[in-house]
Amino acid sequence: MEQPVNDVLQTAPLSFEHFRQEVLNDYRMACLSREASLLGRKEVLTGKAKFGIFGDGKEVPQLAMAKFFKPGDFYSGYYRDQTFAFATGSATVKEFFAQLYADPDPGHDPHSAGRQMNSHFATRFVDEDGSVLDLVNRKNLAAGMAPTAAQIPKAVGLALASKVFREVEVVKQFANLSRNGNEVCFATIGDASTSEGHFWEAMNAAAVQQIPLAIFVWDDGYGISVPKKFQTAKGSVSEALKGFQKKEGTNGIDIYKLKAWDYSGMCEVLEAAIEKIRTTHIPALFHVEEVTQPQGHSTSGSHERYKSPERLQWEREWDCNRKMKEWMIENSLTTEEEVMQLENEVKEQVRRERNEAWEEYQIPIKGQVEQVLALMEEMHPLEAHTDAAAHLYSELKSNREPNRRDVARCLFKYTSLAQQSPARKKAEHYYQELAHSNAALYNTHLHLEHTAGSALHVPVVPAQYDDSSTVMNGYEVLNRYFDQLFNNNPKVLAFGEDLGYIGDVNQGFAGLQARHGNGRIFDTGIRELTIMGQGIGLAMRGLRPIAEIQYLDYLVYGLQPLTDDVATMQFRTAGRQAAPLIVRTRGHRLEGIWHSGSPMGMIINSLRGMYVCVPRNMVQAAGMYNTLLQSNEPGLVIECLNGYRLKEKLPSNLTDFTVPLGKPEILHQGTDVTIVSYGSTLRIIDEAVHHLSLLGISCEVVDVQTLLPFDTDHLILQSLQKTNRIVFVDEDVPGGAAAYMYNKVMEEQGGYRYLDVAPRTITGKAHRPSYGSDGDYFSKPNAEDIIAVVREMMQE
Ligand SMILES: Cc1ncc(C[n+]2csc(CCOP(=O)(O)OP(=O)(O)O)c2C)c(N)n1
Ligand SMILES: [Mg+2]
Repeated sequence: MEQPVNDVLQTAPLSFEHFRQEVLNDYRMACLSREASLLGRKEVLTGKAKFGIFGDGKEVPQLAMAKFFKPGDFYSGYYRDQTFAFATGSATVKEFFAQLYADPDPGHDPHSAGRQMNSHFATRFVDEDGSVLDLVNRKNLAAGMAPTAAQIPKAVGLALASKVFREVEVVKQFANLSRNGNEVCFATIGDASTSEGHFWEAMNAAAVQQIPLAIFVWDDGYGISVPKKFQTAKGSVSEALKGFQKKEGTNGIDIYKLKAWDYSGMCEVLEAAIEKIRTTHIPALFHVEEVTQPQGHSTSGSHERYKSPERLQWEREWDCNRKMKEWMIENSLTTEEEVMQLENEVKEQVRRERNEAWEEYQIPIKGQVEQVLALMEEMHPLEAHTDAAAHLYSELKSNREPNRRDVARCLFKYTSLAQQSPARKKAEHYYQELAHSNAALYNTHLHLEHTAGSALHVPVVPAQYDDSSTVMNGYEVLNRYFDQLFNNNPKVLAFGEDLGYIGDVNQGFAGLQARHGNGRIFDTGIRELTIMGQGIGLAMRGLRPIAEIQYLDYLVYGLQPLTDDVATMQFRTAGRQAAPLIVRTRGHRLEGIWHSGSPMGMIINSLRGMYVCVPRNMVQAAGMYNTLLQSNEPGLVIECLNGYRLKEKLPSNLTDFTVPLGKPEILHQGTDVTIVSYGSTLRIIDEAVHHLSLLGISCEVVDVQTLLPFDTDHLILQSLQKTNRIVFVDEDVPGGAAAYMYNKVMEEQGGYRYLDVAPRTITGKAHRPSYGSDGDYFSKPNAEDIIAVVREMMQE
């Protein structure tokens, strides 16, 4: 976009001096950010930080983008965007260095409290209990992630929320969440990362839904070393996307090509283009070409290995900062002297902020070192250990850049070599203190611990039944439930494949779109990944989405955003951001290699940070939805596919009763053996228990109800203390969720102490279930398997 400067001057309603200052301020920011990149790399190379990845070469396009980013807007980008974070006032250079050093103090690195690799910025979306703040009057940067393109699915949701706020009457009342949907979500991605399916799925979802999404592709020609001819069809993402181009009377996206070194051209195009997105909700892609990467990809390697001398020379000449400076001078906006002075001031500022960040990071550690050295001096090592102890002492004393690990290690080892004495006691005590404070720094915020927003603190309200309670099919229970829920809670939305018009494949939402509107209950394309992304973005913007995955087996397609984004969100932002998304799916047992999988081990091990609910029937499911909706935390609810046509009694307090998470229920009392399970297997167990009772064996059946969390009051242990025999049953593969339950009860609850016979697991086979009734019977646990195992246990 080579635009003459006069175009900008004419469109800007500013005095020349005002305009000149604005441009100079931008250039100052470009230099500041460049200097941060240069010094940042040095910090890694000299060993003060582990790894660095920087935004050099991308400064000017980010300054242009930042100009049109307003309070109320959202950003979902990646590790190259420090300039944007600085320019929007969302991060300081000092914070940038604190994050580079992995400083765990949230006062120093408020974006991630040292938990994220560098240049992942996050503004505060929620308060301590996970309640959403006023997002309308602040600039909102959603925490990025290292996996390439992971930021894109949730950008779809952040943008979709604006459409919901503009079109759905009942949410217009929430003035802290939107101004009539006028917010734009700005997303950024590298050229090579557009090769990911995430990108293409998101572009299609945005094009179909018409949402205010502005995607910027920073095209520096490479993904680490692999050039774009191997990455992208025709070597150009905007060329490859041509079929998506919006035309008169079609949906689609607007596509713009920009040059990264052309400050004025980018400003001019973006001013109009972002305004168009804001008013029309037509998404746009900005293909920013001729971007450079002066220091190479990251501190892990050098780009001389894969870029030709000609390319390197071209990058030097077309460096965006250099080009901006030339343009300013050519157009008499500044002079060489003024620029030189500015550059010197900036260098000084970055050095100062870096030094302050390092000092502040080191102060508490140095304090610990002093304390530990003093404690070591007080202790007396056993005679045989004097050399080893002296070595530990000098190691710590001479460490010029100690970290917390060095302190804890030295103290632990030294103490173990010391004689018993009051000094050793004191040292042991201090070690415990450090362990505590380090746990608070590094191991917190997986959930909303100890706050009113925690799902574990939702008051328990039992389901109520009266004489007139009707008995109906499970799917009808859910249908009544969702109907009442949508009447009572305006923030709730539900969407997924076949969920809108026909009301989901099992009729839980049948007829509800007509009653509550297609802005709240709607169909999506077959795109599990961006269905999850939609849910994440909507939840971050203060709505309460129920995002449906049609069958449990297909959760795998949507698992990446759940494991990398939702499950880590509170943790990696140290509580600044949360996505209280509810994922609804159905699964376990139906005949077929798919539609009958139960990959629970995979799920619970990838979703620490979410709750995983496995209701045995639809009333329990409704109670779990209520619990999750009363909290500010995310959860997955897996309904039993074979439960929709089973008869259940309808509670009278359908949207008020709650099922507490982590609290098993005893479904059948017994004295000989405890059978632990959940979900649809409980019906198989029921059959087995009946037959075993004919054989004189009395079984106690425990429904764990939720796998995350798991039996927080150790109720299973109490059952085991009575029966002294235990078996864990589920439909997952051997070593899956049954092994998890086994581990919880044996190790965490200390169940091994009460065993009379070896504990057992009964699981599905290691392969996917075969098709048909016989395939199901011989692939999954069946009643006869359970009877045989329990009898064997009784005979031991
Ligand atoms: C899913 C995933 N695969 C691989 C990586 C390793 N990786 C990090 S950055 C990168 C290249 C990205 O290139 P591009 O999207 O062009 O962004 P750039 O760094 O050039 O700005 C790769 C392969 C990753 N972080 N995530
Ligand atoms: Mg690239």
